[in-house]
Amino acid sequence: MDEAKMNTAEAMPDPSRRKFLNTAALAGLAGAGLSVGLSACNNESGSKPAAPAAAPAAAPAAAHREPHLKPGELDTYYGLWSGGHTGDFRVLGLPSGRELHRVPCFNADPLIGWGITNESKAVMGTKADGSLKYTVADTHHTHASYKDGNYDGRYAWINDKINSRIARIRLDYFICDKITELPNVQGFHGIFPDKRDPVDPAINYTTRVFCGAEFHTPLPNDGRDLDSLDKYRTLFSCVDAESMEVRWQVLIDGNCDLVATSFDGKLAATNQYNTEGGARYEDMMSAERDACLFFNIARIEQAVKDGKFKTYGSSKVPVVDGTKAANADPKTALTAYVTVPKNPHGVNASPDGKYFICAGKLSPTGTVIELAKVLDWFDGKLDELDKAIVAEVEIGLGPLHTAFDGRGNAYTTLFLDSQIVKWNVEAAIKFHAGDKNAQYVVDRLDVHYQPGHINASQSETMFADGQWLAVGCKFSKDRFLPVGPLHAETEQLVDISGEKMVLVADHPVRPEPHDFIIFKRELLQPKQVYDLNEFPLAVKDPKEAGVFRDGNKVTVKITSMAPAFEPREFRLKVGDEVTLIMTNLDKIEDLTHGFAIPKYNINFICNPQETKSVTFKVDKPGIFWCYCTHFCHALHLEMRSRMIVEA
Ligand SMILES: [Cu+2]
Repeated sequence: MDEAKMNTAEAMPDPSRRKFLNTAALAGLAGAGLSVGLSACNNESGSKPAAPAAAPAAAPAAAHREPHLKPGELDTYYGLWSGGHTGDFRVLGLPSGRELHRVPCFNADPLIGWGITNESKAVMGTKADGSLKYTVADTHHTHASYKDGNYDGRYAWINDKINSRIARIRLDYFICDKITELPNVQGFHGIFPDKRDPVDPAINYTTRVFCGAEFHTPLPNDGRDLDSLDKYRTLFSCVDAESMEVRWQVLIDGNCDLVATSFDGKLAATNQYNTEGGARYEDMMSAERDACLFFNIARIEQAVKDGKFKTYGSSKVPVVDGTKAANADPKTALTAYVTVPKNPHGVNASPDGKYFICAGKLSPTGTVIELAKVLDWFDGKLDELDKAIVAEVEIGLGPLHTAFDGRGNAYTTLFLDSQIVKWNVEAAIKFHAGDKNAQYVVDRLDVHYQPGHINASQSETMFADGQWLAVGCKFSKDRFLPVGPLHAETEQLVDISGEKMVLVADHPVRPEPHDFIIFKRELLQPKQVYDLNEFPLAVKDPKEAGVFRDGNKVTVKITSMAPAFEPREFRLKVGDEVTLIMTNLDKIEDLTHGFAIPKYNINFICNPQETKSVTFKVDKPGIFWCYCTHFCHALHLEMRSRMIVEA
């Protein structure tokens, strides 16, 4: 088809537009030498699934629910989305798909004043000169804290792959309150909170967050062993959910990708590629099987208590040995390497608590691992670890991530097929056990195009409700008006309440969110007005406002109350070192003020009853009209304070 015509309605006879499939993605993969790995998909049964597949869905015809809301109607679900290279955390309403908020965490944001205020800089981390330590980030995965198998609305966590940082978002105010840089690792990718304590039954909520790192490096990575690939290793890290300190790390073979945790708190796992330990991608794809690596949390923490660890470089974090060679005896093993074909991507816990599912990526298979059997192996009751694999079935080309509907079905993205496959887990287990009549593939749906992450409403809890499914498609190609060379990505919404999946909405999204979670709105109780007492620097009364000088160290205390700042003017001298503290004394919901100082590169907002501060050096004489940047009142334009700087 003539590509130039694709932007016109008459050139779109086929709503599913299958003709576009695989052109870019496969060409790119072949060019990258991935034919090595793909050949594994063309074995005896090739791309045809072993079980009879339902015909690909044509234009949406089945009955479905309407995702669009009437003006004034509220969404029934929250979606928490990672922002990708923008380094932020996004909040969506679903099913409408409306973006409600972006919470800055790793990167500066001039609306919030993130990276500009002293409070945000303290969270983000600074160099000795007070400038930000890092100004780039790459967020991929976000997951929230649990209680009794469901989200409890306390926290979400999100990763920065570039600089190996984990940020925590408070879900009462939707702000980032802590960031921790993981020692000894690069390429921190997968992240997942635990769901209960492995030992103490009273702790049926999140107290740890697990972090998997992809890239293996010399340890410590200080210039030694640069060319000794056999010494490169990566680590799996455990961060304390409250203190955000790194509790411990595990030295492992292979590279971590995603992370999953069991509902009983006993196991965490990461799917692994490059168990070969290669440095070039050809080397990373030579093995036919890689692994889903399980961590026995209680044993690891006992080993740390017993002093069986070492540390690397300047890091004080205890590191236990989880390599394959050191963990051959199941009775003492800290880790267990269940094999999975080939460069697997994604590991997801089923909502019934029984299984972890890994997708094959370079193999057309989904692998179902029964957690009770992994625990049996650790207890010496299972002779071969791979007997924990209860199904390994063909589901389609390029399987990546899996979501669940709580009715026994899994939904896996097929990157190369540009499809979602709905498959029944128990039927797959029967098929794997020898029942060739077990039809595990239930439905297939074309998506647009090359889907990566997928998640369904409540899918990662014990309360998966099988209502809505979102899929993050990496290429949008022809789905939206062109805006130059950078295409939006396509986030698609699918109604999964019936037997057939129905595609109900496309949304363009700025690249690239990667992962997201969706849950019922009643699980969050956000606050709209801050508590003045949470801020030690709060200027609690306009009478406390003013200029307080100690030599050239100056504190300017400002209050805002629509439509006026107090003081209306303040006087400084060139050479002053100023800390300006502002408290918004307005108590009314939605009454946010901003504060900008021209030519001093300062802007931030103060929400109702919030206090923020900025520190700057006065280096320019003249008049500078500080003004409210956030519309607040009919006299908003008049809401100013005159900064008078004497030479
Ligand atoms: Cu204002």
